[in-house]
Amino acid sequence: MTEGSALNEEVGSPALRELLAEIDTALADAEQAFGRAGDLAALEEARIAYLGKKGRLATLNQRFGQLAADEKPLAGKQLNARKAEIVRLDAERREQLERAEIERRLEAEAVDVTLPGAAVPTGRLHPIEQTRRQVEAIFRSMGFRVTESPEVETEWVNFEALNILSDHPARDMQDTFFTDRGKVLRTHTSGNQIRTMTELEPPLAIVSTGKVYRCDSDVTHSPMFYQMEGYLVDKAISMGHLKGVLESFIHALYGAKVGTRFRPSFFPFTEPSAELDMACVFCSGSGCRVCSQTGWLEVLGCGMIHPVVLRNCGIDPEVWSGFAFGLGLDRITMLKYGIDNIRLLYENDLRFLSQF
Ligand code: 2U9
Repeated sequence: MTEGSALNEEVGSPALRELLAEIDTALADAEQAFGRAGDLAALEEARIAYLGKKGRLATLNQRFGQLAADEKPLAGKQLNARKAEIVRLDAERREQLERAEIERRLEAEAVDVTLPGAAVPTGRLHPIEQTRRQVEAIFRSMGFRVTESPEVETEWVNFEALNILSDHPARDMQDTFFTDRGKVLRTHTSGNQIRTMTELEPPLAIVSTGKVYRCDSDVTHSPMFYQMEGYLVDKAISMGHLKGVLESFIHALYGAKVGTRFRPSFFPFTEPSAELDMACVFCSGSGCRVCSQTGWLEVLGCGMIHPVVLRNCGIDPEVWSGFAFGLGLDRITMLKYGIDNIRLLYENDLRFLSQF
């Protein structure tokens, strides 16, 4: 409660006593009004009602005209004292409400730092890209260089230099994408080998990975797929070197214990030619759906570079010999993860890709 009136009710004229009583009542009412104000907006309204230009105290001030001249100083002193008290009450209540507002906001905006953070979705490498980096790293570790060549090739580089002559089925319009300028979308990355063997001096050990294109599409073939090819040219290179390098590669990729075998095969650019199979990684050789019950999976083709191909690149086959190999990165990836439909690799469905 505020202090009572300092004046005795007997003192002064009735007008003075009435005014002083109203000043005291105004103080008591202001105290109640400020106490009732539940927020800063309501408090501001109450402040204006008492302290504003047209507020209750200003109205009481206007009543000074009804007082005798000698009563005015006393009434003025009293009004100023009560006004100071009302200003103090307003400031006190304002501080209370501001503190309560800060408390309310702190509570409403509280952050529980112990909650797990929101996961930020991150991209990842496509499974074929993961395989490509892995196989390149394996060959780099064996001393091979990695190079690239164009995806649009001349027919000479893509076919003739490789001993794939004009009557070969691969040259058929049905199998190859031809451009309107007499070039082809490369059907294998072999152009890289032709270009590097033509431009560089042996000894050479080079691998190349990239997109290749063929008119072919079913569950195991895509019109665009990824290949890796490599070769090594030096003096006195034999099938023994080929076997050692390729077995090391399979063991680095699929584990040191996986069994391998070489089967005779035929490619126009290698002689002799072979295919490398590995024991089925899904059934360990006992036979399953993935290996068609044979216990073996075909992994890559290889062979000793045909002397005609070496000569086409300006390399003397009497001095130099070499081996070459080629594989589908898609196939290697499918074998690694047991994927049975190549289209899954190209549909970019995040439900599939996020598993790798
Ligand atoms: C030059 C000389 C020889 C590259 C080779 C293969 C065997 C082979 C296929 C595997 C699956 C392609 O992706 S696939 O369809 N490749 O079987 N590739 S030997 O031999 C070369 C290449 C270039 C100058």
